[in-house]
Amino acid sequence: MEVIDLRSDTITRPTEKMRQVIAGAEVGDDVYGEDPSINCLEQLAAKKLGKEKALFVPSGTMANQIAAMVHTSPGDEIITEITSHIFLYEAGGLGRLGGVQTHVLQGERGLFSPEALEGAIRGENIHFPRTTLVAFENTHNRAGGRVFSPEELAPHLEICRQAGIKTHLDGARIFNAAVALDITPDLLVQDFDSVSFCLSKGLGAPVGSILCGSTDFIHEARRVRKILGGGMRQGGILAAAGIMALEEAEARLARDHRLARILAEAIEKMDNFQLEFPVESNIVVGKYLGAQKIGEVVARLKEKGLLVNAFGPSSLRLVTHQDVKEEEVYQAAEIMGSI
Ligand code: TLP
Repeated sequence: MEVIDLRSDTITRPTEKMRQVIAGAEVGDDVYGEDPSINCLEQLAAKKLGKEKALFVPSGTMANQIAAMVHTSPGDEIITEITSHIFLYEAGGLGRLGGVQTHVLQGERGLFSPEALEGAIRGENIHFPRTTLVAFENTHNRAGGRVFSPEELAPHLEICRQAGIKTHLDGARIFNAAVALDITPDLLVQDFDSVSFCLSKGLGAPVGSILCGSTDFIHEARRVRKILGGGMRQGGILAAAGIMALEEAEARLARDHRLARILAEAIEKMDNFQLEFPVESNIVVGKYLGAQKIGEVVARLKEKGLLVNAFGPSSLRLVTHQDVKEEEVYQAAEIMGSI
């Protein structure tokens, strides 16, 4: 049985062409700054995002954690939305690695109000931790791939700027956001002090993420990457895939979004599921309306050849990506409707 895997866009495998690029990659020791492929990827990434410098790291999680560690000191406080990846899915790294405490704000579909942010920033008082960083996410995974325009985030960023607080954007899927808005990604990140994005999701590379920011920020980030053991020596074989992903894959993301909309339209017609969020990028969240437990639903879909992830007690997440064919999206909808 052919399995349709919509668990995540992280599951994509390198194409034949990408494997050839990997095989032919020029490499050197990146801890000495001598890997030509990594250097080239970092320059390309910084240019695309309009930042001074970039750093190649093994994962999106490491990129976010490094950013937090560079922008803060132990004992500080980070503000983020309650369903953000950095708070929910990074295994407590903010507390464990950075020694910071996290102040989570309840958001409306992934974003808290500017007023809530203003109210959460600590004043100068010997009893309080210092608020030194606010972390945002675009597209927002738990909010169903929600896309934030520059205008939506502008008031928040202005508050941080006035308060002298650094801002980090978890832009794991920032290229999805840019494609959805039909703008270049630099416009989405220009007012953030740092931004991370993943090569290994919709862009289709097997491994790797990028952290971007000012020259000083990346200088420090390189040091923290070393602390975390993320200096990858001849990582150029991975960076070469990343370069190809950045140069070619962006143009393909609109297709992933179109397939997600096909799936969403099918879900809207089902009796046993409904859409939990409007679909804005490549993530679809379906709310299950039947009587079974969500774990059983996931297991039954798997028996029928469809892999999805449970997303809370009664929802499923389905993510479109380069390895899913258009007809498989229709099949996936049929399987969902049939259980
Ligand atoms: N997200 C994964 C899971 O961890 C949930 C997925 O399948 O979507 N930021 C965001 C917004 C993410 O969605 C992810 C991965 C990361 C950071 C972390 O990236 P990696 O997996 O490279 O550490």
